[in-house]
Amino acid sequence: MNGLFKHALVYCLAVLLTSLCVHGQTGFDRGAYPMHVVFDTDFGPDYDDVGAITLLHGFADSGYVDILATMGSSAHKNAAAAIDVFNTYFGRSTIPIGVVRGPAVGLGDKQHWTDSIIRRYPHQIQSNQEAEDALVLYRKILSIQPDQSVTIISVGFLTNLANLLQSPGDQYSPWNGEELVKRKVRLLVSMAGRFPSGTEFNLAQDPGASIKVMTSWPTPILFSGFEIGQKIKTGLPLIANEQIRKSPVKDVFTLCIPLNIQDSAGRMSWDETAVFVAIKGWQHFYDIQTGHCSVESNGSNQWDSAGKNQAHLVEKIPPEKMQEIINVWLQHQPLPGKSP
Ligand SMILES: [Ca+2]
Repeated sequence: MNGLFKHALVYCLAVLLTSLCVHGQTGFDRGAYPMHVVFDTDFGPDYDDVGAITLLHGFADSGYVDILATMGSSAHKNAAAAIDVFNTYFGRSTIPIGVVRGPAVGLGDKQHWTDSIIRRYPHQIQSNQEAEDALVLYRKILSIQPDQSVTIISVGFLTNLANLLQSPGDQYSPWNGEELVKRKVRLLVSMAGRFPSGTEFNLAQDPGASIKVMTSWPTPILFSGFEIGQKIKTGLPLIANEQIRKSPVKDVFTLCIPLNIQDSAGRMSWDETAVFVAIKGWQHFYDIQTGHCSVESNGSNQWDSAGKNQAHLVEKIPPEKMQEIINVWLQHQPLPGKSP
């Protein structure tokens, strides 16, 4: 082997290895299927959470996801019962439901979509008090999972996650919350923030919790920011689909879309995008920008591209294409024989 060829070979191998390392060490890739997922939602004010939980169950029906628990980060009186309606509708009434305890945001839904579905669809849990304490449930669930195996998808306030970080060891695990998360969680995917800077609802409603999570969360965080879901309007094909009957998903979108002129082309799909990239991966749909999200005491946020452990989505395919994809998943119905 002559010297020139040898040098070229070494160079090519070095480039290949570097490329493999960079690709494999981002920390923002999806987990192996079926992914172990905890879903944390502010069921109450907006109804894109209904779209998000529909995608989650659709992915579970396709074998991509094992849903470990569904958590409410809102103290809205209907949070637990409304989550239970959707878990039950999709044939998973046994999924544990936790709801935030202590100081928490409790914004209601002015369209009364939660009241509406609670009246019309089966569910076991009638009040938040009947649900588990979200913090206790987080610790119980995480403690028994394999290390580095859990993906948390948060589409609401970060109150439960801040409470988890600040928790001491208990009967489920000797580790404090930060250590427990570090050992058991592989990735947090969060619909939160506005990038590169601005004010966004989920971060701004509980700024103390947002600051705690941004500064102390020990695993990678992938954000779907306000600017991503804002351009994706979904729900019109769902409410026009006459094949879908007696569906709480269709009922919520049918009730809410006409109540807001902003929704006339469909509801903006913030929460659905977080579930989608968490489960399907971002690579074919978005680029990412790595860095760090910092939150001010007034709830506003800004991006510092110097960080490495956080990333936010950057648009790649046209929002209209993502809209088509999410619209299909929104029309997912329970597998035959599963809905009560
Ligand atoms: Ca939400």
